[in-house]
Amino acid sequence: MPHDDLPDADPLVLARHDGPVAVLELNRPEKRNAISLAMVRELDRCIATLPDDVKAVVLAARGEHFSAGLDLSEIPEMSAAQGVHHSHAWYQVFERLQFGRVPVVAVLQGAVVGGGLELAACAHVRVAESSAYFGLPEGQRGIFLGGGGSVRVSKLIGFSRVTEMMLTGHVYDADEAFRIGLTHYTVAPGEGLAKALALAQRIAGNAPMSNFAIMRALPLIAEQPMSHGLMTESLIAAISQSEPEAKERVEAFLAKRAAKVQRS
Ligand code: 1HE
Repeated sequence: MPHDDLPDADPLVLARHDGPVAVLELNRPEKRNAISLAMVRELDRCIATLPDDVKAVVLAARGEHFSAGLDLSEIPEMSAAQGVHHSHAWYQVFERLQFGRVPVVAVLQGAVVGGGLELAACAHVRVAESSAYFGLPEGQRGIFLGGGGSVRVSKLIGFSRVTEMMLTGHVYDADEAFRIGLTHYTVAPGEGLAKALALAQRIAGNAPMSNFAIMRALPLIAEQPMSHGLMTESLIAAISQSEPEAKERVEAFLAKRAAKVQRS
């Protein structure tokens, strides 16, 4: 019987709640956090049931690897139609992650490959430990991206790099991934979670309307022609700055009660 069907199996996603930051951890290290449909559904449930006071999420994974991607043991049993539905189940949860209520900071270590990279690409901030490596081995397995990576990973690093990764099996290490814009921070082994929690706390302290605009309007604007993008920007800017919280925050700065911008 597959691991996921065991009635007393460990949860495939561990969820905990630390003030305004929730931590969701993939919890299948013995299978290198290979993403089964059951894990996708569990992740969906965790995101859909985040308490209202959660303002940011850290997405991490137990063990030495973030994720080995799609659970390949599910492939042989799938018909073409089931494959399409399978992809759409992933799309639903990944959509919820990227365009949900709260920003997501991912902690990446070891293998971040295939569907694991597709999942990481949904996060708003990516922190990589120096052990992280990034690949798209679909070509070698005779399959294709099916968790939105053709779109999301291509938007991050360009479709030319995605093409080359998939054709040749090119694996980027953590430093290279940082250089090409796949990640935002590289930290020493074991330091990813602390860094992600610190970033998530900062994010949780932003005005909610600003976070909403960053998560929802920026990707929309990126896909609009310039004239539409500028109009969308002006509207969301006007709405954000009209919020009472925005006025209070600006007044606090002018009254020298708010923190100045500081070097990291
Ligand atoms: C798995 C999977 C998996 C490991 N599905 N079971 N992804 C891949 O092609 C990556 C495949 N995995 C690997 O290359 C390696 O496992 C790793 C480099 C990630 C890690 O190596 P290692 O030596 O630490 O672990 P291992 O011994 O290879 O794996 C441990 C166990 O996890 C083993 O099972 P066991 O029963 O023999 O202990 C592996 O079979 C199992 N395992 N990875 C199922 N992916 C929406 S479309 C997305 C398309 C894709 O994601 S394609 C990329 C698939």
